[in-house]
Amino acid sequence: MSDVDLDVHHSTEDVTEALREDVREGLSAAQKWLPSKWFYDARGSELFEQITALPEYYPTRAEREVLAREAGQIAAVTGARTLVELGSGSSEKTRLLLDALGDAGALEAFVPLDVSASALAEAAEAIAGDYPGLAVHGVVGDFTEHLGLLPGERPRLVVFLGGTIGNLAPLERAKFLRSVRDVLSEGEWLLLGTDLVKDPDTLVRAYDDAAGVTAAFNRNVLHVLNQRLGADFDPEAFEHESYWDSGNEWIEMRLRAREAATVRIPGAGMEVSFAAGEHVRTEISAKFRPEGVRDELADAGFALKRWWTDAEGRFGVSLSRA
Ligand code: AVJ
Repeated sequence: MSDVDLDVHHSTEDVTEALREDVREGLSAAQKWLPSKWFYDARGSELFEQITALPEYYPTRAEREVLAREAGQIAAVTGARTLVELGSGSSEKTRLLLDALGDAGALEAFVPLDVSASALAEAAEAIAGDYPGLAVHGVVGDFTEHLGLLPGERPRLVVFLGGTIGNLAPLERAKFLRSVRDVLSEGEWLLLGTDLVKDPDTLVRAYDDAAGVTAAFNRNVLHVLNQRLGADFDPEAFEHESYWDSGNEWIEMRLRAREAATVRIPGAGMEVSFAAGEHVRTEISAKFRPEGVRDELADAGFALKRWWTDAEGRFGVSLSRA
């Protein structure tokens, strides 16, 4: 047996209760919205993996380029004994860090945390199998709630990759960065991936691919509501949309009702009406400027030590010290 254990910080009932509350709040608002974390059931996580390989979706490749180039430097600067990965998903890019930290000689443990139990268990098993001697301690949970529970010898390096921080609204983002800072001791580390502001065309296409994988990923949130709350959405009755909000500098994914419709959501005790053409916002994905990243980190109590981008300047990776 490999050296893996899993902590589950919420039961199926807790998850359904959290979804119910989000649905009640978001779908009764004048401007309907749903939090993007509900994309990630087993099928949603699988669709996201497919997105990362699409020609239009550059962030994964751009970030991988930076990590491949700088992993040795990250290991040397941090000397981390524990690698904590928030929103770990498949942990594919993390291997570049595990290899470099392993070579540097101090690494003992890997602590992946993800809301998707299926994606987490699979990733934790795969990593434990490929890194004998590494203690793998998976945590199923929400990185905005379960940070107080992170195990591991210090110094720890917390990594939050993929630009997922951009899925949080600005106030949530500030709160989240502060909570990461609060669980770390002085001298521990944060490695953060942030997608950068660029021409709107490239951004919009990254979230509206020709093959329609992102559209299926977007509609998957309606399948999740059907499954978990017994709702009767017809996902195909909603059109996928990728919209660049230039004022907020974020991409919004939306689902737009093609026709007027009323949907029953028994598990949330509600019925929701959509006017023809009305949309639900299902995700924001903020794009950053380097000075903005530095300021947000500083506000949370982190000192930026390194800043890298891919050769084309599309994606930024920052290394900061608590
Ligand atoms: C979760 C941040 C990696 O916002 O780019 C991909 C999710 N949504 N395509 C992003 C996503 C649509 C993605 N991250």
